[in-house]
Amino acid sequence: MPLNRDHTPSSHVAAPARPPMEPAEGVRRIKLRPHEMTAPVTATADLAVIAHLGIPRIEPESWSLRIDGLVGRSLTLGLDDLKARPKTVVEAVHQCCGSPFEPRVPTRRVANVRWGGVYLAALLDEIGIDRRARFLWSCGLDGGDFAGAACDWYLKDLPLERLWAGGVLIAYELNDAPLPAEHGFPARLVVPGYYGTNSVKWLWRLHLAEHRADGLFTTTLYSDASDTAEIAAGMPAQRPVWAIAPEAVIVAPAPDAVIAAGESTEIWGWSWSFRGIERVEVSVDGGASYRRAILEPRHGWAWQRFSLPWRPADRGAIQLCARAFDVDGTTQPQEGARNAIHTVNVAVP
Ligand SMILES: Nc1nc2c(c(=O)[nH]1)N[C@H]1C(S)=C(S)[C@@H](COP(=O)(O)O)O[C@H]1N2
Ligand SMILES: [Mo]
Repeated sequence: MPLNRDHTPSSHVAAPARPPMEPAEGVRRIKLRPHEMTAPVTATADLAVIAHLGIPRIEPESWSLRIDGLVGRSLTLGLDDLKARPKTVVEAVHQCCGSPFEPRVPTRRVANVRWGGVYLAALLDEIGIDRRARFLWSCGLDGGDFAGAACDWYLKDLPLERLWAGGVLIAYELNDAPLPAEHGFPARLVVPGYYGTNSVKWLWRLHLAEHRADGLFTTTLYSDASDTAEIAAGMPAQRPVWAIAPEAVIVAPAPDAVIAAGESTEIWGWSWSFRGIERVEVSVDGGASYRRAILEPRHGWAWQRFSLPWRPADRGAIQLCARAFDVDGTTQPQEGARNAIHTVNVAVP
């Protein structure tokens, strides 16, 4: 297979002009709290909007996506070229991992949506992959200042082997409609099972490389530092924020709900992780004891509903907790982690 000589991302490729940014500063719009996440598929209007540098307003006619680096041959695609290829719809959990400056704070910014687009693995099959390629770099058209640091483009990377687990799309649709500007129009990367930060919006370049991309959003931020206990347990000192850790949110009852003693009710919510959830347990005594909940099987990359019928016997203030177990047995920490156990306080008067 002929090798593309253009291995360094900055060389030879003319960077596109920055589109107008409106706004030209970070946007963080959080819509739903857990008890409002009642819909199995989150409406687009209810989806959080996270844009670190602002929102580029892109003219579709002048937009193109370039795929280069350690590939057989580089490829440049317009929006019509993408749409001319077979379209796949992937329903997937979409979760923001929270502020990159507060990696241990749970924020529960999560949704479940339908993405439509082209399988990136199929495109790479078409153009060929150099066997030295180990990482996929992806670049958004947004740039500017973030926390006092100048940033040319929003740049992320991920291990190429993630592609072989399936589902990775160049998406141009969200919930069966064109991507809205704030969610990445005209096209974004979607990496199901990875935290949202990896799903680069306003994509203009994909680059295959031998090594990771150094940068603000790759090796500086979104890189979890292990504490001494984690290092003693064999974890690396730094862990990129890629695969989603097991998590569950309680949708109902809502915080401060009043439930009559002896009344039948249902405790329910959503659970998810990169590998999928095997078991969810619910506590009605603040975590002192847990019972196994009913759990829907996983379908593709979507979140899984859990439920437990409950008829409160004792009166008083009650703390509900839910914890998810990954198929590999991993569960959620009590506190001090982005996926710390979710609790809801209710009253049984
Ligand atoms: N180009 C670009 N892509 C981006 C971001 C960004 O700031 N710029 N933010 C990321 C983060 S942190 C998250 S959580 C998701 C949010 O996607 P959404 O706004 O469509 O919900 O987009 C990711 N992709
Ligand atoms: Mo995020």
